[in-house]
Amino acid sequence: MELTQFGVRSAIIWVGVFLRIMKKLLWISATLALAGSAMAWQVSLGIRETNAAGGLDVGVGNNGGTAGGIEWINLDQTTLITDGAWHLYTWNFTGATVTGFAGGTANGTLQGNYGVLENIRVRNNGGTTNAITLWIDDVTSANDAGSTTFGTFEGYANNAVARFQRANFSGSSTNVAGGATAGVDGSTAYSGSKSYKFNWSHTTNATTNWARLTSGAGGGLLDPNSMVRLDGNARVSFWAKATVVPEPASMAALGLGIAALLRRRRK
Ligand SMILES: [Ca+2]
Ligand SMILES: [Ca+2]
Repeated sequence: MELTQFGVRSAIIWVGVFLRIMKKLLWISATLALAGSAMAWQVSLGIRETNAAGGLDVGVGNNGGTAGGIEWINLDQTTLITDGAWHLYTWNFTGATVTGFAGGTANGTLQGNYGVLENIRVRNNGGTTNAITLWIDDVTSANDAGSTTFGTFEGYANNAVARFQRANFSGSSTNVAGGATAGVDGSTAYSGSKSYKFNWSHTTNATTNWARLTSGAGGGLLDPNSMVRLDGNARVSFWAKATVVPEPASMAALGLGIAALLRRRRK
């Protein structure tokens, strides 16, 4: 009788311990998933079809103007790596997914032999409100006829706003906090001694939030509306590096959870 009661009591205690550990493990894995999703960003290009609307061929990297609609190239298909290292991103127009964005010629088909790199789209599909810092360098237009790297940022003064505006310049960026910045940065570069740096954050955690790092005149922008080739197996590429501040709440919760679990296991 005594032995049986002891056995039942032990079993109840051990089931309780097991359930508490399982609960803690579930909480930690959920926290890890949250911290992981906070790092998810995607990068795409917006190309303005200046040739389709009668705009002139002014040469790669020069001001191609604002005629024509804008098509997305491989919309939200490319993950932006936020590990603080430089990575090469390339969009091949042959075989690309084309999605209409805005304007008269935006019809899901890339038209004309040349156009303008109108924007770099960065979608915050992890839904974080923490700030992202993005650097780009060596923006290049290439096709079967050759390659031209125009976005080296070597010729500009530090902090100059060149080729692309800050994330909250365009009204189509969603929920970008005030205080976003864009400018030439002399502290890091993929090549040479300068790159171009963006910093911004979103005010809500909607996973549809995105920033339109747009070209276009105004705001003291140097060398806007960079012309690129669309013909002859054309592609546009640039080097980029990005960092996102880890979620302080998530990281603190994760640390506390692991510490609690370790304490329990030692008992
Ligand atoms: Ca089109
Ligand atoms: Ca450079």
